[in-house]
Amino acid sequence: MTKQKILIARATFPDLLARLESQFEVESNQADEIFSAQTLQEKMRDKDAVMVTASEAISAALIATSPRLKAICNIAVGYNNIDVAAATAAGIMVTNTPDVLNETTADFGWALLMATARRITEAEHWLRAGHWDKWRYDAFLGADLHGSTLGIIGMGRIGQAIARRSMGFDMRVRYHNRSPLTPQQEAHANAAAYRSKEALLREADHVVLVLPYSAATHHTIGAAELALMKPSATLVNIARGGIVDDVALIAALRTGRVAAAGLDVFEHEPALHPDFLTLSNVVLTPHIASASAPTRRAMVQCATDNLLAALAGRIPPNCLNPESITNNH
Ligand code: 8YV
Repeated sequence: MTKQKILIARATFPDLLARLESQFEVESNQADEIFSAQTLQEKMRDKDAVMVTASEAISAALIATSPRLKAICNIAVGYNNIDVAAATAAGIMVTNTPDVLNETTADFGWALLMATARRITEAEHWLRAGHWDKWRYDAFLGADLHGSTLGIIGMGRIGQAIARRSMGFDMRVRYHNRSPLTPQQEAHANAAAYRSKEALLREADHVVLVLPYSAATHHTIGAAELALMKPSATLVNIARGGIVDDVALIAALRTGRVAAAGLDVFEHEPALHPDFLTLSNVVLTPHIASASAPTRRAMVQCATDNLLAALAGRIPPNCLNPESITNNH
């Protein structure tokens, strides 16, 4: 029997790749080249399934020229890189990797929040540059986390994990979400209280963004929203580029309209707006919130399980569009 053909679009853990190679005809990319849309189109043309990351845009046009495709397996919880509606119409299952990254990503949200509020990277750069010749009472004064009000926009599984961690810091939690949590969920999330976006921005000392990106959430934080925040506030984005208007944020950081920002994601990543690099009150990381060794392995494992199920004719554990089955070719 001829083996099914799959494309693993980016470099991955060799042992997990070997598992797939034992079962399928695999085209891999261990050199980790970034494929253009045209190259991706050529490579997907004869494939039964493809495993991608959030960096690969799987458009309706790519789907239309991949007649054998049965599954698109994302190695990410966010899936705004995939045209799910087009995949559904074409009878192609789309999967993501939820849950396995919740705690790791929540940990990182805290790391970024603390580094930003307490100016850790700014202070380290100064020290490394050889400026430290005496202690000063007012060197690198930051904002307190303990006892403050934490605002979380996007209160899904990761948002709730961030809220739970705030108990240890005696914080009040306010959240905004498409729909309010149940009273039990709110109780588990450090007695989080629902607020409108505007009320949350006015009230919070620290705002963390953990919402999915879509046309509806584009520029959730722009100039008008930044103007509502306390001048002493910290903004952290571990969600997606495009949720924050980077140009508006740069202006707010420059003028002191907000005190500081911690950013793991950017509008045109991996390209950064160059002005970010000129600001000392921003902590910049290269989209690594889920990057712990066990979690990245778990994400690839999860995507692999999804792919194996789809190509065995089953509905994968993390299928985002089970209704695609009825359109199956
Ligand atoms: C991914 C992420 O590692 O899961 C997500 O949505 O943003 C990250 O955890 C990254 O997007 C690569 O796919």
